Amino acid sequence: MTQPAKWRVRRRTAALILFSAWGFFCARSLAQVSPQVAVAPQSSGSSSNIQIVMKAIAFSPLEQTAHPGDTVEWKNEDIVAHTVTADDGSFDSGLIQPGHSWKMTVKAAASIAYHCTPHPNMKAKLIEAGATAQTQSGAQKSWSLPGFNLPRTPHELHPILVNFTAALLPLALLSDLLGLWLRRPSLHNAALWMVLYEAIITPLTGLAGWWWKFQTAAALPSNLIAVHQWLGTSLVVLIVVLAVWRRRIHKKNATPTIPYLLFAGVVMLALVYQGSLGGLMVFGR
Ligand SMILES: [Cu+2]
Repeated sequence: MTQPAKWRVRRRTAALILFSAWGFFCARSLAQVSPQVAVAPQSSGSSSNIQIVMKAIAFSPLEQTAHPGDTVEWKNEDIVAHTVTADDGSFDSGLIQPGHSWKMTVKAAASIAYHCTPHPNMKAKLIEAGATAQTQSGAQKSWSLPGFNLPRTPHELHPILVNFTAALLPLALLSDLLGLWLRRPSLHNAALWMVLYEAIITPLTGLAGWWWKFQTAAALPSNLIAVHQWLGTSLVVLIVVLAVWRRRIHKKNATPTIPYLLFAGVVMLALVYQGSLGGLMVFGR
């Protein structure tokens, strides 16, 4: 083997060792993560009143000990409506609007998992008093890598598509501005393509948004969703107009005009506001 060839092999081996070490380190630190499970103090004696709060799209505590005969009250301190629905269908609160609460007397002497219907990731558990210790130690070992399922529901599809909508427009604008500054046609070409992709993907983002709205209509704060749905639909139209405009400029072999750049800037600001409304509805304040 020649000297340079030997060095190439050594460099690759060193890179492989570093990469393996890094992989091992990641796997080990992931394995050490234990779930954040809050178990409320166990009550003793006769029946008692227990309160569970719904805030920022989560139940708190995630695990609550209860005896048969205890009254559990779920308080919605969020800005969106939630439900308290047993996984096995044994109870369902229906929509609990923000500021309202729902009470239930625990009947069965068994642990029961429940969730919120409009927010399937909102999950928690009522633990039958005697089962506490077992469940707690079980939870420590149950950490595993999150699985991957193809997105099929609107609440999975809309946020994924939003990423493209949100990223392409600011990058197209930036690319055009840099193109003007550096006098580079390649940056203008990149901007044209990004605006075209934006115009193709944004109607899909809007459709997924409407689909989501029709699925969870009553659970959304009416003032926020009213602005979000119509601003979103207007943005779809504005972005298509922007793409047609950008293509015309390109066909004339010209650089983007000030009115075009101002229009793109305004659409981008509207998009930022639109994103903040969406975030408010999903994550709360
Ligand atoms: Cu919910």
